[in-house]
Amino acid sequence: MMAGHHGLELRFVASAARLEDCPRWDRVEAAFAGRSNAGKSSLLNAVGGGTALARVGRAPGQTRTLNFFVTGGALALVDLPGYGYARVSAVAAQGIAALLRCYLERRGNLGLLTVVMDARRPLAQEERLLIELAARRGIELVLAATKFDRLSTAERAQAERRFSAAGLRPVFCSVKTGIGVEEIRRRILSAAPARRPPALCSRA
Ligand SMILES: Nc1nc2c(ncn2[C@@H]2O[C@H](COP(=O)(O)OP(=O)(O)OP(=O)(O)O)[C@@H](O)[C@H]2O)c(=O)[nH]1
Ligand SMILES: [Mg+2]
Repeated sequence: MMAGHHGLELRFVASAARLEDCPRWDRVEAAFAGRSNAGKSSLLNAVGGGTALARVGRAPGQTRTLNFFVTGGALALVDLPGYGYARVSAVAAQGIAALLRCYLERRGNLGLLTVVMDARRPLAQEERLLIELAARRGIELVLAATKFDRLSTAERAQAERRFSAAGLRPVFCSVKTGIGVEEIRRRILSAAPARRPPALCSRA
């Protein structure tokens, strides 16, 4: 229950399978997006203080709905389904993709996006699109290159070069060693506005 002294006092409040089912509130939402199996749910749990609230998958495609967690403060964290997961039926995959797109494009509460990338993988087109979407909508962006514990020293240097060649400076992190987690928590807390501006409110 207690999440440690750096914890955000996270509490699960709702799952939504449709945009209409999302909570109606004034909280600014800091969402975690990225490829399926990248480590979004794991990172959300770690940033929240270590309690395993968001379900972590043994196989990709674990998170299929939008999952809302409130903090002890004015924020909400949102665990999003991943893209690129092919093992569900085509119909289910389309439904999940549409839900994700609706949330990212239309949700008025969305104030910060943490794009979670596997540090071992080259930047994918979807990740570029998420970065563009954040810029276009004026949403704060945090880039997290996770599973850093899985990289050798040479691979770490290579990953850093690869991202910086793309003009990106992600926070390298790992939920196994805890490296970078505090930095991501700090960025989320400092970048996310406490309340969404009324002018940007929408019903969706
Ligand atoms: N070694 C290592 N494994 C990790 C790390 N973060 C996540 N994992 C593992 O990666 C797998 C996927 O993690 P999830 O957090 O479920 O990934 P997700 O992005 O939420 O996946 P979906 O919900 O399917 O989109 C799990 O087996 C995790 O234990 C990390 O920092 N290091
Ligand atoms: Mg997940």
